[in-house]
Amino acid sequence: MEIKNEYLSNLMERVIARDPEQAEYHQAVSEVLYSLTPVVEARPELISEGVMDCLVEPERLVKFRVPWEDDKGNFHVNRGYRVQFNSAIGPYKGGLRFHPSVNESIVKFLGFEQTFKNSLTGLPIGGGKGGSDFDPKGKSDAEVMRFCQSFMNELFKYIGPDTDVPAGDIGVGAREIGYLFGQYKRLRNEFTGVLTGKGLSYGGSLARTEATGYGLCYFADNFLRDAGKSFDGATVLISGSGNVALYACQKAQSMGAKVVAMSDSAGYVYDPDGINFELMRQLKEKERKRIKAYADAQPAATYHEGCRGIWTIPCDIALPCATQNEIDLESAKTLLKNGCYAVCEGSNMSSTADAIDALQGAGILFAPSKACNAGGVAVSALEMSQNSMRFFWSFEEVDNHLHQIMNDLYHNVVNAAEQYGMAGNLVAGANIAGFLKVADSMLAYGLV
Ligand code: NDP
Ligand code: 2IT
Repeated sequence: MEIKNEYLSNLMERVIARDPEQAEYHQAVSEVLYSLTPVVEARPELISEGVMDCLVEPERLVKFRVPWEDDKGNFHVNRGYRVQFNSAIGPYKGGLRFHPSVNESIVKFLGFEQTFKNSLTGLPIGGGKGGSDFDPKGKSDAEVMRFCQSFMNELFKYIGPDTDVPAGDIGVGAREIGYLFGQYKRLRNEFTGVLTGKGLSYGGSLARTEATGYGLCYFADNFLRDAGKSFDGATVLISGSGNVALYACQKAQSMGAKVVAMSDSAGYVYDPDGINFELMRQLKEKERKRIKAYADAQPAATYHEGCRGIWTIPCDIALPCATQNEIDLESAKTLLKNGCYAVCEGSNMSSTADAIDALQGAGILFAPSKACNAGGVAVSALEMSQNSMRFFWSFEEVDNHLHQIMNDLYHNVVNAAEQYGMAGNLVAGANIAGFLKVADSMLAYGLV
């Protein structure tokens, strides 16, 4: 999509010239600048007072060495990152990703997106993200522990419960958060809510594990119902089989959907009877097996090599919940050809720009990740509240808050799109609604 406003178009060129190799970051910024064009044209002070230039440059990016020893006594050195993107409306907040693909472009795109997403939750949290190119797959618990401790030996200098509060993302779940929190506590001699996604015995929130997947379905439910559709009786594809995918599956099924396929990075399983959620959770969350094990255990299910093949299965609703750019133009066209009428993104930036163009162009329901998957970080913020109060809420209380937050978020996004003359375009609505609170706060502070 071409950015028509001259200033924003030049700004985009400067972003690219500054870090030419950061393709994912350019993709995220370009979409936002395109969406914000009508806002900036209505409010020229956003340009003249420097808000737009500051928005696309992180406040701080820390990059560090993470040395660790494997079980055989060999040394390895990975790279760690924390991008503290924007603290205009609260302490930096966002996950840590451990995956071999992590680099500066990935953490910057995620931190940039997080700034808008966190604003959309309505809660006081700024945007941050981090991680490492470490691959937890195939490592022993002891190796993961030593890596996490070494990672925290450097990260602890930059974070704190009122400064920057990391959480999980791809490759970082309850086990990793435990090791990271334990090391922070040792180093600082403090027991604080410095991380979210903690275990329930040491300050975690009920319903945080489920929050992203449940929130995605609460959002999608609003969107579908407004279009006269529903999960009830719908055939659904969910890519991935990690934290977000699993609980999206559970909630979609509880709303009457038939989830017929899930995947991992190697392939996908198709189960015409509908995914057996408890079996899938046991295999993936508890036993850390590959998804192929599901087809081995479930007679009706079949396993297929190659994760992108999942989008060739006919469906009504697609919920990508694995990683960025997992729906490309070809997959989008296949989904459309097979009659899919809704795509709601659980993973961050699930779709390429040309895939979004194709899906929106065909007039089907499309909802972007920064709106759909905000439930995870919203409950993280509720975990911070509970930690500050030194109190905790029941599962139902947290889940009710989450549901209300996602309902409000949906309506804010829809209204923002309408207000700026792009009714039904939730990409624009999410970017605009997320931006306004951040921008007004930046203006209030004045530039330094
Ligand atoms: P997990 O690590 O729990 O699961 C990730 C899943 O995605 C796995 O099934 C994994 O397969 C698959 N996957 C990862 N990378 C790739 C790849 N390059 N190609 C194909 N499949 C891949 O992560 P989460 O469920 O936490 O995160 C999934 C997505 O949701 C990410 O985009 C994340 O940023 C986003 N998200 C997460 C939130 C959270 O609270 N956890 C909140 C909001 C968004 P394999 O095991 O083979 O690698
Ligand atoms: O992308 C995301 O929103 C997350 N990985 C969750 C961040 C958080 O702080 O809970």
